[in-house]
Amino acid sequence: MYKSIETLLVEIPTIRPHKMAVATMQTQTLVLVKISTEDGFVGWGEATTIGGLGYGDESPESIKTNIDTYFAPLLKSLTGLNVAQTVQTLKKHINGNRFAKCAIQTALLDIQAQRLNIPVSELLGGRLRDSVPVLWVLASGDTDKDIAEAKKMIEAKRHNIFKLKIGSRAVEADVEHVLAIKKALGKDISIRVDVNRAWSELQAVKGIQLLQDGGVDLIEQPCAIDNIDAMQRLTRKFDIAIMADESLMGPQSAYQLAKCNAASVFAVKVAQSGGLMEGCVVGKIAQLAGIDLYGGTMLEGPVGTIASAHVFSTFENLAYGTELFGPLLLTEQILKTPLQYQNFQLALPKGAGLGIELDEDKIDNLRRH
Ligand code: MUC
Ligand code: MG
Repeated sequence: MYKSIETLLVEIPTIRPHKMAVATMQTQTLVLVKISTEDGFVGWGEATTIGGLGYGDESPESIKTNIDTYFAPLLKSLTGLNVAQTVQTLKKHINGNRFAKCAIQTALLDIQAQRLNIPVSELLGGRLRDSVPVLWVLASGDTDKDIAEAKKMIEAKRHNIFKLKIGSRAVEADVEHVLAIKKALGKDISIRVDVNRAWSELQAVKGIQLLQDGGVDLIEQPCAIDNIDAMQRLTRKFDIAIMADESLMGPQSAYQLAKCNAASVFAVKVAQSGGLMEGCVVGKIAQLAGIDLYGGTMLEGPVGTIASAHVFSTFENLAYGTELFGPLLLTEQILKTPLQYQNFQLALPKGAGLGIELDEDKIDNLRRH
């Protein structure tokens, strides 16, 4: 039934260095998966991560090796199973590898939705909106450059919410940087920060108090991935929203975080969740626990970005919007028709499957051979 499963590593420079506490990106390595069926369907998925092994526990190279060595032969051996049964079989035979699993599941859903001539969002329960709000991340590392970049985005009606990457400098220096940007952009512009787990609990108490007093709206992943106790205490102590990102690794950790009240917002990432269907489960757990939702990114290219948009379009409450700006950080387009960003939103395609068309010649020029 599945004729070929190809994994491509596609290197694209970023429009400027993207500085985070965990890595500085100058190039993004997109991990694209292309699945072809015996009866002529082609589905795409993406398993892109950040900074090699700097962010997650799968690297572009390990994802490609594991798909080529383990996932592809297993998939080719399966016959007569639907998507849910195929995903269940992969889970039974392969541990971990959430990013690789997400890419495969995306391609399988793309194929199934094309067969049924419906968008992927309809396979996930149905979309509740045709576009999602998209913020921009300021991460040049320079306060004045960040302010100029933000003003350009507001003027172009591309983004009016900004997330700032902090955590690599002293707490006081980071706070000064954030509050200077907040002051320059004014009270109507929402400013959030992502610490990428760089702070101890004591540093977090100090930093969060100053940022809350300065009018910042949200603190993302202040402390270490496993330090759920600190996340719980910070969520209880402050009025400002505390968001779990790296600590949220799919339905099981969503359940644990919700049970401990260790976050007031979840950053749902489909790859971190292990797939689109699992991303929807995380959304449901949040909904039942009264936790607000935000659509996260692993700075994927257009395939992972639009797959995530299909998931987020089904969320009843997307209170904090999304950060699905990944393709805008890249210097090259790999779609025949680029994704539509306008009026501070990303539009969801109406066509069957993911609703995008890849430019395979372009991809062939950019991929590692
Ligand atoms: C993260 O931790 O949120 C998402 C946007 C961005 O700039 O970095 C990523 C990872
Ligand atoms: Mg984050």
